[in-house]
Amino acid sequence: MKRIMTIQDISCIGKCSLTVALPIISALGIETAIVPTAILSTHTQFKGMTFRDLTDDMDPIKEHWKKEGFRFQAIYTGYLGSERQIEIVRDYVKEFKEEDTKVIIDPVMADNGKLYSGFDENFPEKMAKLCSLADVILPNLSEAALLLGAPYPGEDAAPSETKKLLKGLAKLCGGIVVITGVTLEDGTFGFMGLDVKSGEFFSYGQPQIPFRSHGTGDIFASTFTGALTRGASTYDALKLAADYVRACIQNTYEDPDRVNYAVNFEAELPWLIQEISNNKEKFEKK
Ligand code: PXL
Repeated sequence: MKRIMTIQDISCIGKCSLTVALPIISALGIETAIVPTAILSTHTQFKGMTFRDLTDDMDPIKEHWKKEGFRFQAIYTGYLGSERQIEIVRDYVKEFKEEDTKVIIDPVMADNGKLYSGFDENFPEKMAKLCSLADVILPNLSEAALLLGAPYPGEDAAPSETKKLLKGLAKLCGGIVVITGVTLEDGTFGFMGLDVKSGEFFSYGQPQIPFRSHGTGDIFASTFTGALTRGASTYDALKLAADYVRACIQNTYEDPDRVNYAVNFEAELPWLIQEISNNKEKFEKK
């Protein structure tokens, strides 16, 4: 069985980071090896959350895995709690990346133009350096601007501005750079990307649903990483991720009991599994 290593926090309530990565990647039929970076009572949208830093466990976990000879087809990082953790992630990539191991970095740190609470202003620069190790990076518009030290273009950035950010990101990461949560030329909402080696831009969008929530970026990145590791093309894996996130948002939007801090991703897992089994030629494990 293929195995993905994912390095991010456990937010006990909030359906983000490891509490979505584990079920989604498992549902895609791939083993999920976790390196928890911290345990929080909730994600950081809530006030007064607890935060237990697990940095001191990260090196020993790495050393033990190395000794056991575990191997990984992908290394996927999300929310990292400190600059020190970014350094340790570098060591993980150095130790475990093999010829065909994909490195996916979601530089989780901001939304709506603002850094999440707990990060200082030097954090984006450190994250930008980490992006040079990635095959694929998946920032949102806020994170793309912070990685580049560029002004935040707003959630309604014009497609030409998004393209400019993608060209900037190409200087940080020589693989595939993708910005999520963007408006496209035809007014739809989705992702825009650049294959840095070929210079080719690509995009995918759908009509926007008027509901936003934490955790959707993590659902997107987890689905993408799982599908890519199964053997899908980058574009098919990104499109699957966008379609699944949209289904989760639609389900939540229609739910009279919805909360404003998470989406109903569980309700749409059957859709995700059906989608990959109905399209074996795209998503079959290779
Ligand atoms: O969804 C990203 C995320 C992950 N982990 C923690 C967060 C957030 C977003 O706010 O607070 C702890």
